[in-house]
Amino acid sequence: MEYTHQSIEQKWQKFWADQQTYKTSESTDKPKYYVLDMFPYPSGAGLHVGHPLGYIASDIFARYKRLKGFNVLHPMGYDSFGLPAEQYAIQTGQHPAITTAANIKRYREQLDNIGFSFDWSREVRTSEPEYYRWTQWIFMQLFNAWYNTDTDRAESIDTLVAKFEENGSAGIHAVADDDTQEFTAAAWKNFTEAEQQRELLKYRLAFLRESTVNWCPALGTVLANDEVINGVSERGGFPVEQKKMMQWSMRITAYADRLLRGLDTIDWPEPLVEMQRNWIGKSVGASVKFPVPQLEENIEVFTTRVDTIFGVSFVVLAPEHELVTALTTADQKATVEAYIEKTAKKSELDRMADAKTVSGAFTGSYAKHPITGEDVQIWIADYVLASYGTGAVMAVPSGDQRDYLFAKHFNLPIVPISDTQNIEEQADPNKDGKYINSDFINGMTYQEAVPALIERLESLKLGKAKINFRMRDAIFGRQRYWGEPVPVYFKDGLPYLIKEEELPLLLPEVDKYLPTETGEPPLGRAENWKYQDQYEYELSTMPGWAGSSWYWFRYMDPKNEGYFASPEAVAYWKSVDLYIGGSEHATGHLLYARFCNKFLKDLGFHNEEEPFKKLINQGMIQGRSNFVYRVLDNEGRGTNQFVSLGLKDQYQVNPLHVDVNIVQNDILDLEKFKASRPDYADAEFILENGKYICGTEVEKMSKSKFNVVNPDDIIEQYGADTLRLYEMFLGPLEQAKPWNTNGIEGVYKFLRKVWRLFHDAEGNFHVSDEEPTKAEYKALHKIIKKVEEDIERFSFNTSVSAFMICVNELTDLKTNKRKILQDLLVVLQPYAPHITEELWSQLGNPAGSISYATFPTFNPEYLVESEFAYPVSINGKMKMNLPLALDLDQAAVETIVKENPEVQRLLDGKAIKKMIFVKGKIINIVV
Ligand code: ANZ
Repeated sequence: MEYTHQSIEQKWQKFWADQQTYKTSESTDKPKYYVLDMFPYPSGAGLHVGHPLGYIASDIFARYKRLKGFNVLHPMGYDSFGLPAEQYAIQTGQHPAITTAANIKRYREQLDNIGFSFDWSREVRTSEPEYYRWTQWIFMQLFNAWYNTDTDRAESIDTLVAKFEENGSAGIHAVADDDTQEFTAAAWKNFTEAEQQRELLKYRLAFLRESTVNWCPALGTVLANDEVINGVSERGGFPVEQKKMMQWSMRITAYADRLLRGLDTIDWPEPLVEMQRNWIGKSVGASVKFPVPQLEENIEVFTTRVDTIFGVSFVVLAPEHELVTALTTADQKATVEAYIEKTAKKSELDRMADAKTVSGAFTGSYAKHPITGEDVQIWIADYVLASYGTGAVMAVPSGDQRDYLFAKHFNLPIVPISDTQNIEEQADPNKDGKYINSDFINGMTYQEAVPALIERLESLKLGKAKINFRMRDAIFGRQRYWGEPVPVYFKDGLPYLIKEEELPLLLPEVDKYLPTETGEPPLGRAENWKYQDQYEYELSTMPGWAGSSWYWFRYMDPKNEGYFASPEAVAYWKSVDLYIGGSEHATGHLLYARFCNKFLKDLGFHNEEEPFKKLINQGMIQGRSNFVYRVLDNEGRGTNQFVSLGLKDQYQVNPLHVDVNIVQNDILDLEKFKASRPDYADAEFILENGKYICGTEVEKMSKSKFNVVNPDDIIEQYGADTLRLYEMFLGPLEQAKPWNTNGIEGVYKFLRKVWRLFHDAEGNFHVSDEEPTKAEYKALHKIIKKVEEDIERFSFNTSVSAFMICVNELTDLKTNKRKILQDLLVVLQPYAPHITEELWSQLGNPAGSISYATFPTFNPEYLVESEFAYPVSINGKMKMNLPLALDLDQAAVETIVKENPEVQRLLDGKAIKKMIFVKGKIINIVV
């Protein structure tokens, strides 16, 4: 029988599905291991060969762990709420649920073709009510919680209410809005219900707040910062504006420090950890107040360099700062207003990016320096961001680059802060310049000056130490249809949760997936959609990341109706041991998921501070485009002639993308090319050596570049096992690499060689029970060792080449010994599950059992060399090689050497005076 991948692969895929081979349960005494893939958004285009790269790697690992005796959880599902399905619904009127279901069906077929060992009984879909009821439930827990900085965790809002009832707001240390009130217990009790609710909203972890948002008119929704790239939407590239709106937000900032600390405890790629660190952006500094006596106000600034305070020559407010109007004098009014109008057009990102152009306006007012009491001018400028720190800075031109440029431009004083000559090094705490201009800190080091100044400012009640985070609270609302409804209704303008037993709050039907005529989100179109027939529901839906922020828990216990996952399941599976996915989720999904995990831990639902112990980013598979060269006529118009790559420089040509699927090894299939488009039907070719060679280029894999390769086509031709091996063979998992089908034949050939080890020349299955030779054991144990080491360090590409070497060795040795081949199958199974399953069952093992076989134990003895070819020298001159067993002692060796005819010939009758013997190294005869 020949190796026929189609029938073998279909047979075993059906078997695994029918037998539920990969169904996982918790009732086992094996240790657990949780391997998770970032679940896909099922788009209409289906999978291309780049998508499964990470899934293949994680599947190899999951299969390997099973062979190593672990109870492996390896699930898959769909992140199925989101914009593309909704955009499509708007264009076609098709309900997004229908297109989503169709896309999922196609994804599932494609995934099944690759032979993954997913436990499909645990599949989740974030857009299904059984799933999103728990997303809504988690939202309710967040609404009902506050962050107590004394206990450093989230607590039920009831504990806050109890404190208010007992002591009022005194002694509360919470992460909350800036405008919380101070009140006594008695005052709290006298608040109306609405007043109490309004106050509590300032503490809740899911809360409503007016915020400046990235509003994308073309998409009709608000976007998160990480969905806006260079001022346009990541999806679609539409312009994005800044707009103030009442928005649901998540108080993720409460977790900033824990999110930061947790990074030291997990095994993630360093660049990713660095991105999260920067995103969280912890700054240790001080907040300092500059009094404005005429307004009886203070301008509060945040600075990381309080030691530069004697170099302050002005203060700068963000144009949006609330004091700007009051501070602006009559003669500066026109200038200030014109400036504000100008900057309102710029987004925060533009403002940060534009560090070179200096702009600003003087308010006409002065503030007092907190320590010297001197007057300092108050300016506004857009390099100060309203949303960071306090939205105001103390400007130190001799210390800060932007302040320096600003002072130069507007001719403001530049006051030196140290005796360092080089202005660039003035404010560098590591340089040995001495502070000047102040009797207070002159002579101190930076380390001494900072605490001294903070103490002084505290005693003046004009400053304190402060830690600032760059991270903002996360906006948690979309004015879109295809997302989770927020389980909230409004009474007297205030939000209230629906009851837990009313979950899920189903997504209502609407006539169109567009905003209402009055600009309400699409849910505003739902008819008779009111809570208790009278109260308005929240009309925005949850953002794309809501469902993916906790999904790994649902896989642990996907059908549970009483819990998002039962305490037993969570106690067993704990957290994800290995997570594989793309680096594009570095600051979105991976931060929100960590946040959600910490929150659920605080509420006592599980005990793991971090959800993903180890994380690997698979590199992107790029497309490898092919080109044909259309010959142009004298006027530069395209002709119907196409010239091969090597001859194209002799003509004036226009390169055109050609579908990579009609090109093999860069040689164009001429007939398929002619058939591919009507205008190519009469194409003529200028060939080289009878062939049309295409040009190539590495680009993003995309339809428009005709370089998309569908895994289904590869599988049809070569099989899933070849695809799996080949994807790994392309290079290190974490590296970006182009897809190039040119080498796939070699991998296919390798599998045919594996097949042939088990079959005789006539193609009959033929395996012997004889004891293997040392050389055969050696080949086997080399591969056992190599694959085990490679998989443990996620180096999958190197295993593939080692397999090839091993099978070549065994072929040369004409191996067909059961003892060797059986173990070889187990080692190869994670990479090539179908062919190994087939041969395993042909060996007489029970069907399906190779997945749960035992990974063979490496025995180093087989790799120990038992013989050594000794270089034999006579009087120091190397004369010959003599292979001898390594366990011989000196006496035995001397006897053998003396009797060796070749040695006797070389000695030519001379007597041996001495023989020097170093085991495993040399034999030296002295005559
Ligand atoms: C005086 C000073 C002197 C500063 C000096 C720096 C160097 P990070 O590390 O990013 O937290 N700053 C504060 N709030 C700002 C805002 N809303 N927009 C723009 N800049 C702001 O940086 C904090 C520093 O950035 C602060 O320390 C402040 O300038 C500025 F030699 O204060 B510094």
